[in-house]
Amino acid sequence: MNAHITSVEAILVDLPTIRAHQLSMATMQQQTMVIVRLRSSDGIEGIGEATTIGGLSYGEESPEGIKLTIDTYLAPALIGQDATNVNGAMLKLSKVARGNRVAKCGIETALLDAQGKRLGVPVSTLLGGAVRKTLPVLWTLASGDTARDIDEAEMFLAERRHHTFKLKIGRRGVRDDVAHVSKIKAALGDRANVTVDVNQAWSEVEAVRGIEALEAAGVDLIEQPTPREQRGALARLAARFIVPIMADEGVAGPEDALELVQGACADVFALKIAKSGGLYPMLRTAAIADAAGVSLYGGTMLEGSIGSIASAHGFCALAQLAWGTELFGPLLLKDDIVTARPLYRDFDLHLPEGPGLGLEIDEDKLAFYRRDKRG
Ligand code: MUC
Ligand code: MG
Repeated sequence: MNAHITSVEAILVDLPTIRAHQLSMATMQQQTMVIVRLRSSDGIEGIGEATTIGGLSYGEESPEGIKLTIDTYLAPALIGQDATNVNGAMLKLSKVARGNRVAKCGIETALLDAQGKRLGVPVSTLLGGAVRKTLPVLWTLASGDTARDIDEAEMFLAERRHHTFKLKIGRRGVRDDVAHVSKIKAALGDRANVTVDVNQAWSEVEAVRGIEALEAAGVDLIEQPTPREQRGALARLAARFIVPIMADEGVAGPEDALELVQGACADVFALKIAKSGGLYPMLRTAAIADAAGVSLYGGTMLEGSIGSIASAHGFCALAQLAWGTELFGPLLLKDDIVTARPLYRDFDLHLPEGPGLGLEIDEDKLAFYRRDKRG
């Protein structure tokens, strides 16, 4: 099969959220995503998404920087390359640009989408096959208001949309956070699982105090309590507490995973295609966890439908996914830029069945929400 890459476009898209989403490092009123459109000489177009959270406050790449990286460095290196050889194209990019994993993830997704369409198979088939077609999806309670969070959880339990809720903490003091989480857990009882994500906000001393109280309150999982570089602190917390400790920011790709398993730093890894640099590096990260007996969780960078469904194809191909996923990004957004929004039903996200990602861009919506076309 012969086809070469003819163009790569990176489009900044701003979509409003259904409510403010408060994390320890940022409050989101909208999500900005970089949509990648990769065209080939056989007329096939692949789509991808490169998305981060809160500008530069979450990671080292910003949406504007990702677009610049793709336009200036990655796209020119890809033009003329074999569109059917994802490994070859990504190897070329690894020589042109160090790091820049989120940008590379958007490109790799577009290459896989195009190749799936070309061969008439879903992306999960290109990855070796889906061992599941549905994924459990939790919801993040992050309105910043305890009563509103409880109402939200009750609504989604009743709708059978989510039975696990993640609480974003670390913005306030430990005592206030513990009170907030304990109230929500007490209101929901055994009807729901409750996890917390501290997004690196605690010192080790604060973490010891906080986790002890959260464990007693019945919290099921503690995500990235301490700064990502402080692997020793994470290891000591994992050894000290029964409640599982999950690494998120601390485990970007396989190199971090190797260090973390060698130091017995975490019980669970949050996998994300964006921080790993794409679906294949995410799978390589998972392989290290599998070898070490570390449990897996399907994470999100709060991507829209394209990035979330790309993640879903990868997570469906994993041998184990003990902690389910948080692929709720599309549900946090007021609107979408794909023609058919992902299907969430009975606590699960359902993997689309069409070739490639199984998604199509809604051109009118894209035209409306793209930043360069708005006043
Ligand atoms: C993160 O750090 O996990 C995932 C869900 C959510 O609400 O925020 C993200 C980021
Ligand atoms: Mg996290």
